[in-house]
Amino acid sequence: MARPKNAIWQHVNGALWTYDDKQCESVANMSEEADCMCMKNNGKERLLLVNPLAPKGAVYINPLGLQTLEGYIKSRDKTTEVTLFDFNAKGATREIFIEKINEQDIIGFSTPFGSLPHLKKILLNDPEVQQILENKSILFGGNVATAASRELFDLFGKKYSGFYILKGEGEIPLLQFIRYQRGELKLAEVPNLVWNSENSLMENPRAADDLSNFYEPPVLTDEILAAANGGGGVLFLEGLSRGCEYDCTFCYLRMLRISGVPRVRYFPPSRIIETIKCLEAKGFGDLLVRFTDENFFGGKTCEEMNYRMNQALIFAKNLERVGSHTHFGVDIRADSLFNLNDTDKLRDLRQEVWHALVKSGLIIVYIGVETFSHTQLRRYGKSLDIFTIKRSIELLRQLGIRLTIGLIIFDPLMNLPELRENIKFIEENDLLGNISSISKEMRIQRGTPYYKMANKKGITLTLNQDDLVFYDYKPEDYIDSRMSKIVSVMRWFYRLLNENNYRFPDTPAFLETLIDFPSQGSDAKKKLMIIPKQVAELELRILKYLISKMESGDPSIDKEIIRVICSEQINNITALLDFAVTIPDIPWKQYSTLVKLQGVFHSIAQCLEKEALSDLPLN
Ligand code: B12
Ligand code: SF4
Repeated sequence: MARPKNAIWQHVNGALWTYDDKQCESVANMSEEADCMCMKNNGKERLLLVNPLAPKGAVYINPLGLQTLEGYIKSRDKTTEVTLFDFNAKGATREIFIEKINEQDIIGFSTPFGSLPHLKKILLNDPEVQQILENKSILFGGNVATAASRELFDLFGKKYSGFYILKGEGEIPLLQFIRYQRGELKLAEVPNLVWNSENSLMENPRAADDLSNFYEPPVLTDEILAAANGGGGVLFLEGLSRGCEYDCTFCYLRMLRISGVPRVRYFPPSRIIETIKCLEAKGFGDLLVRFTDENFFGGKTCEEMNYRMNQALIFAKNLERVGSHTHFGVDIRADSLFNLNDTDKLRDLRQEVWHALVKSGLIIVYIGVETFSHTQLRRYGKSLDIFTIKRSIELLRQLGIRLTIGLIIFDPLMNLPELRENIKFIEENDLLGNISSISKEMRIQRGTPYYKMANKKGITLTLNQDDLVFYDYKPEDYIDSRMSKIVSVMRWFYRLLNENNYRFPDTPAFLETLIDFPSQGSDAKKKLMIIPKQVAELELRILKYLISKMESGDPSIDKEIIRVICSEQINNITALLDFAVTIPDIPWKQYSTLVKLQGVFHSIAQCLEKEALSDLPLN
């Protein structure tokens, strides 16, 4: 089968940055600095990849980036010893961490969102750790490191002379960094590297693997699989591709693009089948696999769409052939379901692919729509129209797939009519049970076109010092002044749930793990599945009250009304969960899920009884 034109791309910046050792021309060109490293390490490196503690969430999130890097390095550099340490896995203590780092040459830290407080704690406030790491190479990679390298250098670079950042995708850069450490390359030759040269920060050109020869599954350690099994039953894996063809104005992915490298690259389809086989062989075939592909099958041109649909079809058929028990979920754009540009042939193929995916275990689809307002769609650069969105939802329903629609209804450049347009669409199409959250706001990220737009409109944006990635703005910054009060209350509500660990986007998927719920509990299961709907109903009721006040000419808001609306609904949900945990014979995985959720709603109820209302920012 032919690949799309751009997939014949193989190497970046000439031969130097490919993973093929033979093509690296610079070995003969070693600097004094590199010679020195070579003598020190004697050619054999020990690399520890560390996943810091994540903020408490509904499910355990496996450190897929590090698992992927470990698989990649191990298969391409047999002399380097690689191990992975996940602070979020059971039994992972500071003491074990200290024992591990003692033996290493390079310690690579991942930087997912929310990891900064823990990284500061271990690297800046723990003298024992500091002493051990003093003369080692410390590498940061992943989300925060890519977005905020300068700030991270200010924080950590002063403490550690061997501090480096590798931006973006880590495969080729890490492989080449090891070669630097071994004395085979100069620092300036390590792609994606940010480093300190005589007090000025240097940033090397970027490179990425073309993925077409990336066969090795991510490393699936027993600790990680056990943590996934006990922590919600979800496992994140890469499926068929990396990247996205689109240009949404708020999306950060464009920052990862490298000139000359295709926007989407494809793994060999056998990789994921091998990964799933490996999972089953280890006895974890019943984990719910969430694919991280931005768009499980997308494509803009007919050629791309045809190629990607065929890849998805091969995947589905192979998965069925290996007799896998895996259930899985994918992220998708609405136009992967219904596409106005389809020829008859493509439309038939699309239908065939969706049916094949369902047959092979697809149960959940997360569909990133963001808004049901056509002016917001334009502002967000979504390249989607309302008709396509409506048809895609209908098709998913016909296929019997559970869907969550990702929404960002609130953005500081919005107006009240746009909010009403969204609510109208949600109600008309009976979507309350399928949306992640009504009150989620735009998280403005550095470097995005949305940031520039908001800046130009005079919104005051302050970089959030806890994550160094997103900009904070105030409710009063909304350009439609009627939105300010609405936003103040909705922020209060969102925070109330979030701080008590209710994860809006995760919870529907979290509840999907109840798929094997015992038959005697099937009635309760149906009710449990509608918890996200009950939360959305609650959001909607508050929102409608607020809108009515804004439109009545009397914008004063009665806290007592808000308390009554919240308490009623939260009490319904807690009663449901109190009953669910008493059902006999619930398998452990589901039981722990329910107990966690029960705890979440009980603490929300307690907050409502106690201090929560006094935090409501109203005069
Ligand atoms: C799965 C996913 C989630 C999952 C799991 C998150 C997680 N912590 O892994 C869930 C649903 C929980 C989630 C939540 C959120 N996510 Co998210 N998520 C993704 C998604 C779709 C895939 C991530 C992934 O696993 N990729 C595959 C692995 C292999 O890649 P990776 O982890 O990035 O690792 C590579 C590199 O980063 C690097 N690397 C990583 N660690 C290290 C360490 C070293 C030492 C080195 C050298 C390299 C390195 O090498 C790896 C291999 O190339 C991405 C989009 C995407 N496709 O990247 C968005 C994405 C990462 N998420 C994003 C956002 C904004 C969020 C949220 C903030 C959303 C929200 N409003 O709540 C939350 C934050 C929660 C959190 N604490 O992370 C943004 C990040 C933007 C940015 N500035 O970087 C992305 C890019 C989506 C987007 N288009 O904007 N997310
Ligand atoms: S479709 Fe999704 S991944 Fe692609 S640019 Fe838009 S938000 Fe980003």
